[in-house]
Amino acid sequence: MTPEERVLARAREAGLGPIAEKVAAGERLSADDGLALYATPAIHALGELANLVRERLHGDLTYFNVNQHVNYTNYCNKFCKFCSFDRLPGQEGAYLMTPDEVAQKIKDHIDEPVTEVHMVAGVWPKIPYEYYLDILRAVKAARPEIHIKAFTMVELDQIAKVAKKPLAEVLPELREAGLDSCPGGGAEVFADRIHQEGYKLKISGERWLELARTVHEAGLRTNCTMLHGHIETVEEKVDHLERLRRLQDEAGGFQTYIPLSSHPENNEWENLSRGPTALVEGREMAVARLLLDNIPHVKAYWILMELAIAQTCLAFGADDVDGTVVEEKIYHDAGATTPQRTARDELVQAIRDAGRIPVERDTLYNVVWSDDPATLPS
Ligand code: V47
Repeated sequence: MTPEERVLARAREAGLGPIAEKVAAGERLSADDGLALYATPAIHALGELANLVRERLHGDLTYFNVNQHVNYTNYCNKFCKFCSFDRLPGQEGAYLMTPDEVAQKIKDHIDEPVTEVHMVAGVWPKIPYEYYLDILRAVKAARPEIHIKAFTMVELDQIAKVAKKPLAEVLPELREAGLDSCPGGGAEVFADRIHQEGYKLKISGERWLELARTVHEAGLRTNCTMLHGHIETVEEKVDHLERLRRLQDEAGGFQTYIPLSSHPENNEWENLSRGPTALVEGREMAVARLLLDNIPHVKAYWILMELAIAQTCLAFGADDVDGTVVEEKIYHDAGATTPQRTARDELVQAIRDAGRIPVERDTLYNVVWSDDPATLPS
């Protein structure tokens, strides 16, 4: 038996036969298959199936980048029940960085080989349109070659509102000012029921998808996410993944899917979750890798789950661990106890220790450095 045949045999033994046949044939899985994958107690068989797909796509290559997060404000008027980061102006700890302060954050790390700034924040209607252009320009002035991955669909909705123009007209101006791609946050779970219950002031799932389509049509790449581990049902999770897959068939701009485990401290949903566990993370990675057959990468965002769990996820379908990060607020306000940064060498070693090949990428998955000479750029 080949290793692949052994994996398929074990999946059949675990009662996942029809799904294993589809995986073997490279066929798309259905919503019912997704429900079966969420329900199966056979976590190892599930992980091996997802790993098969991961290795078909990427072999042992495992991506990371050297990046820096800048959360330019925590002012927010959305009051999402899962959020521990938001503040109202005047409240203790509330801040709004000036463009110079944003630039200073970049200059603080100018001697490090940072290739990407990940810039997201709360939504505050009094922030004028020019501010968003100015912070992009300030970052590029401080470090011209850096890739700016900024603004979730929720922020873009607000930016278009203050610009008083449709997003399609705003995007070229943001690009001109320095925007290179967009992160995947703000999607939460698309189901209206959860939107109403947990984050009704935020854009709906439909609107998130509509905005992502517009961004993709403008030629920018984005990531996508799902916030799990609170009041959602498995049906709602499968529906969310299916909606992402459908948009990807049509617009094709998603690079990476990132499951985000609900972090339980200092927010209104704090009693709903115990936070990330290896089993939950592994299952979310695996189901996503198997269902999202048209999204190239699945990321185990180490900062929310710890590096050790992210390493485990590399055997459950994930091929990316995110980056060095430098300073993280959203998860640390919600109780994350991971370090706020990891040295590049530590990420490299963690990936090697997981038996994979570390590859430093830029935001668009161009290879910057690799442990495997065959994948090095010429
Ligand atoms: O949209 C907020 C989530 C997201 C909590 O694109 C929480 O590469 C759990 O999207 N517990 C922002 N989750 C983070 C995000 C992200 C992270 C890393 C990489 C990328 C990428 C995107 O974090 C929010 C929300 O869904 N979130 N609060 C919390 N207490």
